[in-house]
Amino acid sequence: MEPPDYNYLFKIFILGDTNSGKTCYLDRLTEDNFTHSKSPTYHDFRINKIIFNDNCSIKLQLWDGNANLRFRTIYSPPYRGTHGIILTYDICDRNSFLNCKNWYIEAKRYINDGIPMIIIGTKLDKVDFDEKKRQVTYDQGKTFAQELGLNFYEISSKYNIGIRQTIMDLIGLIIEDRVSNKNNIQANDNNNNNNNKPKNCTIQ
Ligand SMILES: Nc1nc2c(ncn2[C@@H]2O[C@H](COP(=O)(O)OP(=O)(O)OP(=O)(O)O)[C@@H](O)[C@H]2O)c(=O)[nH]1
Ligand SMILES: [Mg+2]
Repeated sequence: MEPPDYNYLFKIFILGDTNSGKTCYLDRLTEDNFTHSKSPTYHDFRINKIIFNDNCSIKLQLWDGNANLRFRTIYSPPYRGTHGIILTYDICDRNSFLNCKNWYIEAKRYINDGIPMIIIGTKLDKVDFDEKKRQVTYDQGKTFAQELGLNFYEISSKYNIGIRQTIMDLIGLIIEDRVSNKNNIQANDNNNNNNNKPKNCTIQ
């Protein structure tokens, strides 16, 4: 059997209110594009390969967690085996920020305790020229994330601000988590027996 052409396979969920920019984030990350008019996602996942620390090949299974209540009554997200979570809110929509706590609670309820998580405030470009559009300050987002012990970022999928940093930091946290072996997340590791793992697959 051919050995896998990657060092790690990570399953990552992106969660947050409808309209918080989850699909646009994934579009930018996986296809490097942005489209303004989007319909609500039913459920979706994508595969993406990314190089971490120069020569560590990571295969990402990115799940676009649907937020629409209509869909959620007939479809429960396949959280099993998740390695990392991205919580999102729209910095121009205070309700989506307030609801972020509920998404955090949902993640904690269904996903292994201690799984690496980050929080992103989206649509940073919208406040570039008009700060009045902002409904959540940077400090509010940061404080909220700190209270939960999570990394915090403000990003723009439209202008490609912060996208790469967020995913790289999350991958770093997941690898760190594996190294410290806090979570039993070996199930999706297709590389358990690979002795040729590049040394850059470790955190430096
Ligand atoms: N200006 C700006 N608009 C954005 C950005 N990201 C998303 N949007 C807009 O916000 C709307 C919702 O974005 P989506 O990515 O579809 O939101 P979602 O979280 O996937 O929504 P659901 O699929 O319903 O859960 C769309 O009209 C996007 O064009 C951004 O970085 N900047
Ligand atoms: Mg969507």
